[in-house]
Amino acid sequence: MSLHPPGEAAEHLALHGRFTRASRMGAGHINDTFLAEFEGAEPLVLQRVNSAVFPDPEGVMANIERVTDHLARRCPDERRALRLVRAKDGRAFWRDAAGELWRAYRCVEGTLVKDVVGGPWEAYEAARAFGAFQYLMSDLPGGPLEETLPGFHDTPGRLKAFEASVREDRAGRAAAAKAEIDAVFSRRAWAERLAAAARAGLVPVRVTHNDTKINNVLFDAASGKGLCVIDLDTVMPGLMLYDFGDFVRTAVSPAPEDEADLSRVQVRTEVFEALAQGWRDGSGGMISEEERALLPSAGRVIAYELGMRFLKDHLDGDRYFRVHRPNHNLERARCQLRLASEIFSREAELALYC
Ligand code: GN1
Ligand code: MG
Repeated sequence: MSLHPPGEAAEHLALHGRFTRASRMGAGHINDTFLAEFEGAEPLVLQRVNSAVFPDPEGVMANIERVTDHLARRCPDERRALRLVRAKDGRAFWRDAAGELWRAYRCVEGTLVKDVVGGPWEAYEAARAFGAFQYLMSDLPGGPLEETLPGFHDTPGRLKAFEASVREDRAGRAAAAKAEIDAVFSRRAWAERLAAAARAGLVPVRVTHNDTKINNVLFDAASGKGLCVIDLDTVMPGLMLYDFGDFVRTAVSPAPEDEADLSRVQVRTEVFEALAQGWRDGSGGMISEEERALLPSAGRVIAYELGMRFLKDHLDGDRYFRVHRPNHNLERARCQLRLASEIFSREAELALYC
């Protein structure tokens, strides 16, 4: 690993110690994440924010500063709330010579992340952590956060963008992906399920995390308890149903989000029951009746939305999500569209646990 640029960023951001090395970590699809180590100081999680995805990275950092400051006030236990590092100049980021933005978080020691939920207990613990995050954000002072990625969970808007990519077919992949494209279009009514309630003002706009996947929770390695929520890049105003749905999407199936064997994509009702309970317990009774009625569908809508986002990126030539093999975005899309259908067929049953 070369010292530059992670090493240079580490030296600018760290208050103490002498930088020794940086190694890649994490499974994010967007930013570059490193573990930066120092002589005479604790390690830091160092990230270069992807400026193609986040056109206003300073707006992202302004949101994260507000959220982490509030968490620090509400959660004195350092292992339960992500702590942002402020550089020597007092700012929470550093820009390299190429203009790329770097930032660092304190490393929470003795923790682990999971890409797949092993069973109900893990689902409960992770859901409780996300629910608690939403509860803690419910009295965030200073007015609404900046909408740094406008329309992030605007599913009808995502569908329009998807249609444009199908028409353009810039990577020449549309013909071979006809079955998946048809699957998106034949379920287009699903795009309205949460959006209609939002437009009608039936469900409140809250502070949401917007990337509540299972691997954005840190578990305590010793006790297995859910400790804290990470990846605050997309904290924005939103519906709690987006967060609940995104968590269902990654927790309910025993398979990872890019599973190629679609027979492994399933809905585990006992996991759903546990996660619904965990969310309720963590968020302290702040779910309204209207939100509750939409909980069983939320996972379906977000899996559908992400399925079309992956498929769009496949059609665009893999420009947004980092891929690790040919057709990776196509496989991710197939998996998410299958999951959306599996959830859809079980929603009446899921409603019993909401
Ligand atoms: C992206 O980079 P990562 O893994 O934190 C994406 C999310 C998707 C997720 C799917 C800003 O998050 O919306 O749900 O991949 N983030 C952005 O794994 O688009
Ligand atoms: Mg993310």
